[in-house]
Amino acid sequence: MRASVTPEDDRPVIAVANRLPLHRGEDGWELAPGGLVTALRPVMAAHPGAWVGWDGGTKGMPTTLPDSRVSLLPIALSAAQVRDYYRGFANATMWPLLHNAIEKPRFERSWWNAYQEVNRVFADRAQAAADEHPDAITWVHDYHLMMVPQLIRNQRPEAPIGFFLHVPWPSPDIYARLPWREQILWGLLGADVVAFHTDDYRYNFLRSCVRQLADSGLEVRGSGVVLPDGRTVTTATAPISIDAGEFASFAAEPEVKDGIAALEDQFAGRVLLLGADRLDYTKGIIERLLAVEMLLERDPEMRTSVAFLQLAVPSRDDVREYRQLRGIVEQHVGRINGRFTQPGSDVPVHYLYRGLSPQQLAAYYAAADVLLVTPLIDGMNLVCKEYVTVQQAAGGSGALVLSEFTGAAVELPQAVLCNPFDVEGLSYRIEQAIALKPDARRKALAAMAEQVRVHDVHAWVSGQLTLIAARGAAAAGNRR
Ligand code: ADQ
Repeated sequence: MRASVTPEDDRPVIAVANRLPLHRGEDGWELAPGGLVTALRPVMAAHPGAWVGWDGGTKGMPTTLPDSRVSLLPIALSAAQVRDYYRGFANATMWPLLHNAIEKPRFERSWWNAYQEVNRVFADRAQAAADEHPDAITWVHDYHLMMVPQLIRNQRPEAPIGFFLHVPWPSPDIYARLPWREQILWGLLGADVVAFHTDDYRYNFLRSCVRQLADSGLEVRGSGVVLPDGRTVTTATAPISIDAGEFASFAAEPEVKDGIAALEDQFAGRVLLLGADRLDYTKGIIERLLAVEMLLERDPEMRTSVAFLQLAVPSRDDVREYRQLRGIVEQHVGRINGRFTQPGSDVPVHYLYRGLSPQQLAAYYAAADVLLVTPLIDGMNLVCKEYVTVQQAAGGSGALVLSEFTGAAVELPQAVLCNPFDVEGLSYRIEQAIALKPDARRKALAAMAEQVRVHDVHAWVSGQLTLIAARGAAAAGNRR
């Protein structure tokens, strides 16, 4: 792992995120999968400090993160808090609301009360960590903890605080449906920097501030929000990325090479289409399956010349909407295979419902001819960045079908962009990607891999920490 080269190099960082980054795997404690942990690994490797997060109910977690100077500060949640704060307010109110309400957000007073209570616990623990590291930058993450910046600010007026939102910010009209819309905005505005993946999300946030809080005397000036007490909160656009060097290096590992060879053998003579997602209703998995079904319906030859492999990481299966989604996906897979499997031939749709190691994933990425990334809405989407990086490193010529409703589409316009709400249109886009000439595929792949290589997660981390430190120092200077 490459060290970060920020001028803030050795400054302590207190990361505050819903989950601690370890979970118990087959071989003991391992780094947990998922976008946020992947993104924060470089911070943890390069900086001393602490990580505040829920322990997920596990016992005996190490007190420091292996190979780092980061203490792990576990928060224990009661069963009622898990139900109301985590499954309820975070995952059944804020997640769907911030994802354009594509599933209807549920509003419950008791969930909101639990959210505030748990945010207070996180803020208190972060402050205890700041007592140990008085010059630390506090970096709060995501929609679970939107009240935390202001709670810390109340206690530590001069602390540099950053907040990063890993999901979209919807239009002000959708955000306005939230009964606690003002409180959440004030919670976020406790930070010195509030950052988003795209300009669109950032503008939506600024417009929500004006719409909900203008009566307070708050003003938006350029990218800043000037609060009634004169303090300025900076908003920033900072598209998150991956550790491109590390993903590229997987392609040369013997275990990965063996995995690629096995997959190439298994799918020999077929064009391999791949999907890889957390099993989430935002990811457009059903639309993708329906589009593949249309393709097979239209072109009988494809029933034996194409295979679609969907990898799904189990996710939030204690939330009703997620359990339902799993059932629907499995029904579609069964129906499509029932309709189109040819006697004596392999099934057209393969479905794996399990978590994989990054190396196993890399083998799938390298072996796939086309990656289908078709979310209905997605803050960024790291899977497509991982795919182009591994393909390029493995000398492949894979094509990427990418939903225009992802943050990644802003950075990767060379992909075959698609609108997953139009299922028939999506099926034509997949066809188009399959038919792309090798030269065109290679050219697009090289441009996308270069974008990810230059704008990797190390650059993201150092940019964010430098900005938070600078804005924090400026705000503290203004108060003196
Ligand atoms: P997620 O919704 O989790 O992240 P994404 O960015 O695609 O979505 O990250 C998923 C991660 O899971 C990837 O790093 C991928 O390697 C991994 N993964 C996929 N399939 C897997 C499998 N079968 N087993 C194990 N791991 C697997 C949220 C937001 C995104 C945003 C990130 C980071 O919803 O929009 O990009 O945070 O900010």
